[in-house]
Amino acid sequence: MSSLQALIFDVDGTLADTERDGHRVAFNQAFEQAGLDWYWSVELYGQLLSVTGGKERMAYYLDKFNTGFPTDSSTPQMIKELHASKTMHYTELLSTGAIPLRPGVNRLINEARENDMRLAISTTTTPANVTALLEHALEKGSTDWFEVIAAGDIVPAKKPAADIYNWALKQLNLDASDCLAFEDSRNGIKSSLGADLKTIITINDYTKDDDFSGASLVLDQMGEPDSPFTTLAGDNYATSYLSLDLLYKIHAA
Ligand code: XBP
Ligand code: MG
Repeated sequence: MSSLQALIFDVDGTLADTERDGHRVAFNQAFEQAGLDWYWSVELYGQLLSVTGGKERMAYYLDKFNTGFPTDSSTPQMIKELHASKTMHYTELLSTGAIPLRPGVNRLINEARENDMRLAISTTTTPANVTALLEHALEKGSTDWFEVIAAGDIVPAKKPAADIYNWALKQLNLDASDCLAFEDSRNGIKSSLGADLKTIITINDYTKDDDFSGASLVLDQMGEPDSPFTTLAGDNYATSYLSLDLLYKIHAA
């Protein structure tokens, strides 16, 4: 039987609630700075989240929501420049400490480290954004705690494709059966299940109605000893917060 050797975390929505008050805000700042009248409301952004990746999301917006905006062969370059600007605004925002980690994340990661569990990241967001979140919301230097950071354009097909998880597993030199994945969205779990990873979901406002069939456990949050999670699906083994002990049980099931 395989043993649990590594935890692979999604970033946006899983480690922190970054979308509504982080990425969305930064996109709007980039649009305004470029003199565009584009504005992504909280509601519109929820619809745009069906496409992962900031550049891909902007292309989707032009294709389906802002169809009157003239596009030509220079549009991909414009999107690239807007995205670079958005990344600058986003990392600046994170450097103020505006976006904290979700409940239980810091505790679980530290418990994993104390027990020599290997850690990795699998995300569609840009590497600079991962570093900014870890350094400002987790701990200075904590980027180094993650042996593998699979992020952004490192694979051509973003989530829901399984490529980013498969890439992370290859770098870890582990089988999917040796690991657990942590996700928050339908696109995320499609990707992790596509790589044959058992997956634990913590939902958020944008993903609470997503279809999480196939998840080992669906929670509202990771929880803390004094602040229990609510279990939405799956077996929590009569526990109230996500601990390494619970992860071993889920992995062995
Ligand atoms: C995250 C995303 C990303 C971010 C923006 O999805 O969809 O596109 O919203 O990141 P997941 P960039 O949590 O499933 O990885 O703008 O840096 O692409
Ligand atoms: Mg996510």
